[in-house]
Amino acid sequence: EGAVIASKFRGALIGALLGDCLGAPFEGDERVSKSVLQKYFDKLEGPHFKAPFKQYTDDTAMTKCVAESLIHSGGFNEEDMAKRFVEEYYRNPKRGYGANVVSIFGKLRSTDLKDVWQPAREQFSGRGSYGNGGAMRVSPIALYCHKNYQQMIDFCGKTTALTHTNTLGINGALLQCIAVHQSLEQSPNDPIDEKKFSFDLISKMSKIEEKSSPEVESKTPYIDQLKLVQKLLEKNKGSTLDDDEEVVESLGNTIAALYSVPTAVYCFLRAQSTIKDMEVDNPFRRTLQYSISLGGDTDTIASMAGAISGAYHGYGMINANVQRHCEGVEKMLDIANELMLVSET
Ligand code: F2R
Ligand code: MG
Ligand code: MG
Ligand code: MG
Repeated sequence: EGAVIASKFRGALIGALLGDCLGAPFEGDERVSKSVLQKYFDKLEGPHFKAPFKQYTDDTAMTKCVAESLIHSGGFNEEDMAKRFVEEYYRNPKRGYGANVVSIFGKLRSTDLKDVWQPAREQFSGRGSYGNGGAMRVSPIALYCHKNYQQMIDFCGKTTALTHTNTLGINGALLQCIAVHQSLEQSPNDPIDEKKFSFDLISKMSKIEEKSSPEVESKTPYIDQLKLVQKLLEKNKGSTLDDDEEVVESLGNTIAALYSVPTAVYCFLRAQSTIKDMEVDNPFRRTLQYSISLGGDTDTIASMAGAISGAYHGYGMINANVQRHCEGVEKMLDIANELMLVSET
């Protein structure tokens, strides 16, 4: 049992890292050809060849900050977490951060972290960011708090609010965290029941959405998206004609949390069975390959889907050759081990 959970911790974090590193070269492309991706993954999984690392971006940089802050603070500490975000950004600002989030780092630094919550509240004329930058970094919270759901919700909300205060930004991070948590809880030997997995997400998100009022037409935007996830799964499962167009049109592939986190959940669930034009037996690889094929915010959607998938299947499902091409794998494995040691298991 300890070995299984250790493998799931590594799987979640390496899944997040690989999705980011492998998806980043395609970020912003409209759609990515499935045959191009098939060759891309085949080559990386094949016999080792020397090449510069595929570099990780802001998604992984901030995920590492979250993990290290939880480890070193023994829980959530807002000053420590904010300080790590700021220091990491100024150490390596060219990691493809969101266009507006960097102004928060500037304010936090120039005020010497006087009020760590204030700069995020000021974003977008006080509406706060609804970007997926909160959601992209939360997998370590699901791991650290995996025995304490309420604490996970609390830590996730606070970690997100350091940069994203819009309800859609926060609830997207909560959905991603809950999805990783659900994957962690499920034995890798029990096949995923897509219906049950998505119903469980809907029931947990209803508790969250009933307490918040987003500035959008629907009072339950994430539940609406999750119902679409169910509808699309039903339609596309086992089908020889995947309707990727409709997936992108309805679920989205953008940097907005509402139009990327449910998409990542869909990619994970969809990749539990075969997908047209993807000759891939391994469901973890299929998750990443499918996520990237949808285009748009490829690094972030693949990173989120990779974390959910890795947390379910475990590290053993992740090809070793691919890992050798990605920056920061060794360090991330150390972090997974440290998180294991400090979290109640
Ligand atoms: N920044 C990127 N990618 C740059 C785009 C690449 C480009 N397509 C290319 O190929 O060159 N990636 C990274 O950013 C995303 C996470 O962003 P985060 O941390 O949420 O940042 P921010 O600045 O808070 O929000 C992002 C944008 O969303 C819009 N937005 C958010 N809230 C808004 C609001 N209330 N009103 C209006 N707009 C809002 C703004 O355009 C923000 O700039 C990830 O993809 C990561 O990989
Ligand atoms: Mg990125
Ligand atoms: Mg405190
Ligand atoms: Mg991105």
